[in-house]
Amino acid sequence: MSDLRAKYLEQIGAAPDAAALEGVRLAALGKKGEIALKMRELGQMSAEERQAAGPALNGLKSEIDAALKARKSALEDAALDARLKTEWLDVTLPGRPRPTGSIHPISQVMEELTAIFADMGFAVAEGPQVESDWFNFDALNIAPEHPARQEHDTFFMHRAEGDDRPPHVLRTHTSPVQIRAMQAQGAPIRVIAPGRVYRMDMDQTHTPMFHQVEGLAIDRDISMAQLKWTLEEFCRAFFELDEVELRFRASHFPFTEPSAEVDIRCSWDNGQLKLGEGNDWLEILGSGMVHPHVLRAGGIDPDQWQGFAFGMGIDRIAMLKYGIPDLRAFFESDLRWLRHYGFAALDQPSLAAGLSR
Ligand code: 2NL
Repeated sequence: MSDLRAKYLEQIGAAPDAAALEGVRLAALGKKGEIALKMRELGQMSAEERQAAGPALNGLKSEIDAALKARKSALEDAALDARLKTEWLDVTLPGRPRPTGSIHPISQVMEELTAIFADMGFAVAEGPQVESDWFNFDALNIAPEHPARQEHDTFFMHRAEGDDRPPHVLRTHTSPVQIRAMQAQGAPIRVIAPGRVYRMDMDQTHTPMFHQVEGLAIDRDISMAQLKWTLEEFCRAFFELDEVELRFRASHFPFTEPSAEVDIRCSWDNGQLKLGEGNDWLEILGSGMVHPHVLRAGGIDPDQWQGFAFGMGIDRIAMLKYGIPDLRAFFESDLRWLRHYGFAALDQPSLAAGLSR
């Protein structure tokens, strides 16, 4: 019996893995294992022999059982240790930054200015980007011989030979949206029309598609004083300034009379633009009192109603607000724009270095 004990305890101690251990268990304690055979032999023994051998066999069985369990858990511990050695994780490593998406700066600015004008009672109007030349030009008092109506300034829709529908264009401003709003709603009316506009222009300060917001306020006695206050209030809110000063310069647009270009007071301190203070002026928009012809085209009686209108480039005021020096930033991947876009290019060290400049 002590040979059995020594044999199995040795085998258990030497079993390299769970499968080998199971082999030892079956050989020792299985139904046809050696201990079971010995148990069966008890029947042929004398009563005294049985009294000595029985408990000894049971004891051996328990001992082997306990040794199997101990070895099993030792093997499991060792396996876990081995895994932990290979599958370690350095929880002190800095996290890997993930590129995050963000709202396009033009969309952000559109949302901001819409909110500001909404606070002043302006509704938002939208309309088609392909317009008849009547809505885009005639309704706005732009004469047929006006240079803007020439083929090289405006994108005209293709017309097949014999197609005699009226000419259509990619809208060159969002004014036609306001003509449609006047026709639909009549006076009094307060709307802004933000959106994409198209002109055949492409150089360092122009792109063929850009964004514009126009505003229109018509009532019995709207004046240029209210125009000026509205624009000042907008600039204060949009550029986040306590004080702004605007300057009106006489100008000409076919759709307004009188017309004014509007400048904002600013300073250029060693290349750094500051709005709201200084001795310089920066043009930011065009405006005026709606021309009687335009009111009439909108179905509004100019003897009963009058109003102001203005238009400004969204791309331009977005660049002013976010400090982008020129339009090429849009195309040559200026990193400040990329950061607004949330582009992954910032992961490239050579590009990211540019950010600190
Ligand atoms: C500019 C000038 C302007 C308007 C747009 C307008 C619209 C209607 C009637 C009258 Cl429906 N006027 N719009 C008026 C004055 C100027 O835009 O330089 N924009 C960037």
